[in-house]
Amino acid sequence: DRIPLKRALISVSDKTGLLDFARALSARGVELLSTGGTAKALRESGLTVKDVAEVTGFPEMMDGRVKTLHPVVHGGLLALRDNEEHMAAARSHGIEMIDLLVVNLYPFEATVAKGADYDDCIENIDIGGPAMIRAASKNHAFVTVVVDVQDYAAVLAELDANDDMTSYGFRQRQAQIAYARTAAYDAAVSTWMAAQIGEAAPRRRAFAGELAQTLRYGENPHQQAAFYRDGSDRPGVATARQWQGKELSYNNINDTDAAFELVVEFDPAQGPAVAIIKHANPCGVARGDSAVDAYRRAFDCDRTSAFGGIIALNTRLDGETAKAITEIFTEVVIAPDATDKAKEIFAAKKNLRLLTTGGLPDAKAPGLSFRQVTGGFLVQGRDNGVILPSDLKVVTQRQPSQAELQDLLFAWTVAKHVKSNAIVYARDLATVGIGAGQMSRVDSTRIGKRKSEDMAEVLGLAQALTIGSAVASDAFFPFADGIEALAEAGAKAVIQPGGSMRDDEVIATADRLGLAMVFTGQRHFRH
Ligand code: 93A
Repeated sequence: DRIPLKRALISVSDKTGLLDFARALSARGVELLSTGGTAKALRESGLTVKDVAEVTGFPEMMDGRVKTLHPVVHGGLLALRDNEEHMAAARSHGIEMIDLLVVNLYPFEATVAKGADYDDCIENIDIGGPAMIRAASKNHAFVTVVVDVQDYAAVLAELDANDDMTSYGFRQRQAQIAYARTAAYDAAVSTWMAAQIGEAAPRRRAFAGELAQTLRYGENPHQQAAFYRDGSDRPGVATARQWQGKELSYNNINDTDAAFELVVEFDPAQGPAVAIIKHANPCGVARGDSAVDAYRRAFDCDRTSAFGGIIALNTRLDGETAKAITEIFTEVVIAPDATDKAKEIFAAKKNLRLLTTGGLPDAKAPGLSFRQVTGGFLVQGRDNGVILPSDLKVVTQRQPSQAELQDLLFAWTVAKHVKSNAIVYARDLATVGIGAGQMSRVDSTRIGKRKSEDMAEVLGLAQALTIGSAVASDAFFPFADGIEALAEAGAKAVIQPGGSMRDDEVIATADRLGLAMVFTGQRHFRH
């Protein structure tokens, strides 16, 4: 099953490592065949190479759209060498065998990533390359295929170990890699086209991902893990620059994403905002007069949980905020930007990772979110729902004050990023108690209250900050008991979707207890 390499077709857009590889092949007596740009590069370095155009008898035409799409090429890749008829057909049509195919494709993904226009992206959809890759891969019984510059060394090592031949197992593995590449390539094209059409969740969907990094482990040390990028240019953890600190872990990446996606809900034009995340839930979120003010107010929601947390800012990290952050242990800080002073302060904290994204993504942008279930995937549009003051319906006798209204909308925005059942107490644009991830809404209500009481003790306050607070509930109250629990915590205003069978009872209870309540008509479950 070992096959010698007599003739290679090389057609590559990414010319990295090309010359060394081609030279090594040539030194082993492999005849080289190439397309325009590749042939030119090889020839300029003194190698002997034949043009594909010479072999096909056709010039490269139509802006290069047609260069290798010819029976002389595809016959040479697809012919079964042990089939009499195939070989007779090849002979009678002057088709010579191609034993090695080296192709990397037009850089479609990179063209999209740099923001090229529609026509430019279309022109960068490679047709001839994938056709050859798929042909060579199908015929891996005889043909070796290489689609990644990273694999050049492996090919040479294989030749060294096999008297200048490749083994069946090697060719089979290379074919598998090659089909993964053409599948991902088409998925990238389809994903891009879906975005052009504007469909958030098209009926047929291909998924493309590129390995960004293998991770030390997953959620737990006994789980293997890796991080894939999907080619999106949305500023965030996948595209951020890391300035210092060790590699991010699986949980770090997940939490950093949760932190940043939450904080970018707050328009920096309306002032700095800071979110502190633990286990994908916020343990403090605040707006402030300055970044450091926002940080301190977020920190004061739950100082205990903030230890070892992940912090996101919607604004540039400055020296003063950096200094405040270093007062306790923090895992990761992510911000659109950081001053030199901030970087200098963090440099003294070796374990603290600093990530800058270069910008803020649009919280309202469409997109997809996935979840795996046994045997399949669930796909949905990202939760980009945003409530404006004009969407709110006051359902109680008491109207919320202007300040309460601001706090309600603030709490509502935070609640969207808290695992259900989510209850968020807020005062003066800072969270003061968060109840997350409970199976009963009443429990979340009580937990938020208790956390606030604990903090009041730490801060030496006379009473919990939930007293006089505004509260958001990510989904409706199914019973009036939730409202009673909120009143017990001292809340004065409530925001919730409404829509329960017992809304009347819930509203009557709010009225009886003197609470103002508004309905959003929109729910923010997050599981
Ligand atoms: O435009 S194409 O889809 N038509 C073709 O027939 C074709 N054959 C090879 N693109 C084609 N290629 C691609 O050209 C290869 O996949 C490779 O990425 C690129 C190499 O071109 P050059 O050698 O001129 O730099």
